[in-house]
Amino acid sequence: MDFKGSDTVPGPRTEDHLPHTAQAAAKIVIVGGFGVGKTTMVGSVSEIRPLTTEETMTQAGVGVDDNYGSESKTATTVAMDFGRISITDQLVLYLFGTPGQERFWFLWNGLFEGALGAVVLIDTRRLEVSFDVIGRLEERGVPFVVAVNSFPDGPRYPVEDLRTALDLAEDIPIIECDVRRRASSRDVLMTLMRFLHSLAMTGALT
Ligand SMILES: Nc1nc2c(ncn2[C@@H]2O[C@H](COP(=O)(O)OP(=O)(O)OP(=O)(O)O)[C@@H](O)[C@H]2O)c(=O)[nH]1
Ligand SMILES: [Mg+2]
Repeated sequence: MDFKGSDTVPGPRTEDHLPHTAQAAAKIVIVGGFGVGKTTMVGSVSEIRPLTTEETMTQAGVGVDDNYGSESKTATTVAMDFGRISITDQLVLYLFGTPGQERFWFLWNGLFEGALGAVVLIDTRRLEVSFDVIGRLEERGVPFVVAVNSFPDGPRYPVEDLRTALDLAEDIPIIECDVRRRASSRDVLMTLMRFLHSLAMTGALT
């Protein structure tokens, strides 16, 4: 995916080796429907060169794949995205982005295995593509936060309206973000970590 020419080109990445201060690692999954910005998020926030498994979307997918936004979108994730970020000196997060196309959803079970938490990305133009994702996380008991990836032409809704529309519990954080910006993506992950911490403190994290 090419963002050259925008002001959001990620800065230089740190070395691929782990910081020597790292003491703990956690697996986090980035989920959401087709084209909500999962690969973009992993790419913007990762301090190592992200691994992506994107394939070009071709005419062969017409009628099979969701083609929303395909005017600008030319590739889709077929297996996963992988990246890493040191969220503090001691804690490293391994990020796994899932495929959004429905025909690859069978891969999710493996990707969810051992995950400490998840970020559900949503696009307000197509809230419905995230319903299944949220249901699956709830079924598996994976705690999550919801990040609204603000596309310029996406409608803006008050947080409480989104909570109702997505049928989310009171305590689940909902935040706005622009996944193309590293700082914004990092804020989302910090929100998730604070949420997981609060769950651990109340004994709700199993
Ligand atoms: N305007 C705008 N465009 C975005 C933003 N995030 C992503 N895009 C564009 O939206 C498209 C979707 O991004 P991806 O990161 O491929 O989405 P994805 O969720 O990984 O998609 P799949 O793997 O196919 O499910 C790309 O064409 C991006 O250029 C955003 O915050 N604002
Ligand atoms: Mg993707």
